[in-house]
Amino acid sequence: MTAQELQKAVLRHLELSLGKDLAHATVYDIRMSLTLAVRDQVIAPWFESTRKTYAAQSKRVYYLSMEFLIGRLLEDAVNNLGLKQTAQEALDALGFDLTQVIADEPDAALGNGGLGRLAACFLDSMSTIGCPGMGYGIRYEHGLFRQSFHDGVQIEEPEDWLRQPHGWEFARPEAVERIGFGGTVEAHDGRMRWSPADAVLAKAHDTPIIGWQGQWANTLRLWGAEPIQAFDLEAFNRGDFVGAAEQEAFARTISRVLYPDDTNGEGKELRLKQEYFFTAASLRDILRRFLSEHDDLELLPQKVAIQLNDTHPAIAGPELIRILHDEHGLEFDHAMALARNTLSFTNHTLLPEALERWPQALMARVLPRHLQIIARIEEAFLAAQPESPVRILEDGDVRMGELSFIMAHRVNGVSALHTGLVKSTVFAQLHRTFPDRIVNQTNGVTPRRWVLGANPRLSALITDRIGPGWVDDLEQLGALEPHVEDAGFMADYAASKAGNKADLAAWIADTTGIAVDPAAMFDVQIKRIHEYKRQHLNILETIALWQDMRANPRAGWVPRVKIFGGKAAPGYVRAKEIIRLINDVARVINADPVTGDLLKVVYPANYNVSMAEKLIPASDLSEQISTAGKEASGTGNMKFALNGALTIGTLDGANVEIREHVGAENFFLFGMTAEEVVARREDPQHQAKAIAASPRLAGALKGIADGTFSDGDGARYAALLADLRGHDYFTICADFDSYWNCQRQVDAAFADPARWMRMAALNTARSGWFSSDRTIRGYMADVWDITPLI
Ligand code: GL9
Repeated sequence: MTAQELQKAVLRHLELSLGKDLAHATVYDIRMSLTLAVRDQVIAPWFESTRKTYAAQSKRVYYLSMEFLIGRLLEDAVNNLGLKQTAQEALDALGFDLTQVIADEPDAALGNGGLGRLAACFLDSMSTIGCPGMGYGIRYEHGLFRQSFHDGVQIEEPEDWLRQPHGWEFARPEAVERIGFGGTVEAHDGRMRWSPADAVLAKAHDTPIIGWQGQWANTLRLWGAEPIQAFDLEAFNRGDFVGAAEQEAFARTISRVLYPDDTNGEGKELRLKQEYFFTAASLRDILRRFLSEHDDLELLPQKVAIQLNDTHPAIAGPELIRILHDEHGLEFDHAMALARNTLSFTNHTLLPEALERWPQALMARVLPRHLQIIARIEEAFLAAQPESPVRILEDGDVRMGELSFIMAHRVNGVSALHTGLVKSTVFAQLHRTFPDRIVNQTNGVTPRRWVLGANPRLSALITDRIGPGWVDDLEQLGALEPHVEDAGFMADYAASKAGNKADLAAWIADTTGIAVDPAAMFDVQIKRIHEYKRQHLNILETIALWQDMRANPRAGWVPRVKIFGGKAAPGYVRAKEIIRLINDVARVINADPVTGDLLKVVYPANYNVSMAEKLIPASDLSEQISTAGKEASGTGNMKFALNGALTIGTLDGANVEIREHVGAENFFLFGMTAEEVVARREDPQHQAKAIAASPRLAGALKGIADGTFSDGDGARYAALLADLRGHDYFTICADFDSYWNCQRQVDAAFADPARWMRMAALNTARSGWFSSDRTIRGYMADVWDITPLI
């Protein structure tokens, strides 16, 4: 497609789809017209992929996920279709700037963090590899809340991405499924029949996901809930206007809003309904497609692979058995075996509070038949494993982790360390019973979005030296390694980082009003705010550093900009205290003329995918400092390494594998190992001893306690301090000195720019393994048993 052709297509959509004349077109109008013109280019490969899948009678993969943290789609699409340059020229001729048009698209924030972003990277990789399949999820009207700070305190406001039409999707009013809740179960001619009391319609909305170079496209199908009957005319005529719309209100509530909790299984009835709603709609859709191609249910595991992204869709096990047994009349055990051979399950966290449990009484009320089926699944399990202490039904709860494990033929963890811990802790008993079931699939990230899209400077440099093949074969980055000895390459590499940093400094000035020195080290921690991720360890080190700098301002300090980004779950009080503390500390330090440009702290509000795309390419240092054993994998850590930020991190999650790949000498390691953390907690005085042994830590804590950062209000952080001094489960204190010392090694390395840049370039060259293409190939081989169609 030429720029002229694209321009014509944009103008046609502007007129015919938007009803606007160019003379009055806004950025929004142009963005929508370009979106529609680009979407037109996706249709042919999309249809072609579907035709090939049918022609090959191929197995398909269905990725069921409560969350898809997509972000913006326009830039991804033009990049994957090779239309970036063309689009730029087309818009230039119309008097619009592509960058500005791209930035006009709202982020689709249908996820909380890593788990949802992983699902989005997987969709991109499946389309790039040619793995036939679909993503299934919920079309939330409101994604993750918008964050702002009022006097440093997090305020949440509803997010509204659908206020403007979503240009990428196709509504499918004809693809609806009726989803029931509640009601009764009765035996009928030897079969159980569930008669739900309430029902809603699940309506499909399809977004095509185009792979690299437009060779393949899959579908993301999101379900929106709608009432069966828009409104009750009889009630309306009686004058009962509220009652007339009741049905509608109940239905729409189901897909209204994404639960903002992060690794915290909140046992709310609406959440259970959301889980069943999208899982049941997806299974019906899957079975209808399967039965249109095959007439033998025996073939199901050969033709269908269903991946459960965490336990959120775990009701798929009982629901599939219900369909096969109650509706199709298969023997229960037979139905269970077919379901198990079709399903597999990914565990994403070991935090006990994140393992979903539903009260049996609630399940009996909302999904009465499913509770009966779950009891039979447990019965069958115990009949085969009479010695096993494992129960699905325990303490009045349904344990969704155990249910998912027992109903899956493969269970995977998301990094080598995490998978080992899955085997030795949460699912230790089940692992003994089924020693071949658990496999590891270390997470990955898509290089199309996280290098090519986010970092055009670095991408151009890489392509210039090793050719363009790295974009869908990321291990080719290894070919950069010899260039590290080339002064010309290293100068260009440093210049690309400097350019990104200058851009970010301008953006920071724009959005926060804080002037930062682009030559300073950009030290970045961006992720959900959580005690285990230890943003408070970072801020304590910041305070200690500031105190040292003030005591001796001319000691040759390495200037730093500490950058934070992230949201706290609205109900997570301690995380919100940490946010306020960071903002309080930032206000005081940024105003200090003694430290000036030596130290700045910035915390732009409303961190999201698009902000990550700005921050990561401009980072020097990547903070991956979780308490060892707590971060299942991390995926931000991979994005930073690829973009040439050095990691300061613990031996946690995928940090372990990143360090192995980039080399220990190119990674700043500190802190206790997972085993050492567990052992240290045995000593109830571990935090007191650490504070007594570290005057710096004691000084930083005292600075908070005496109100230095809170206008003299010593009580503001009393609870946080009491926790650190009294209990400190996340071993902030015990790891503090190790972290401080490691940060000073970071300073020394940064003070030698040639050495630093060499380490950074080696991180880029050696991180090719962390592509989600590699991860998806692993799932295809070890879990889904499917081969690509391109
Ligand atoms: C998470 C883990 O905590 C991360 O370590 C992991 O990288 C991702 C993807 O596997 O999954 N599990 C989880 O519940 N979240 C993760 O990020 N939380 C959110 O998505 C908010």
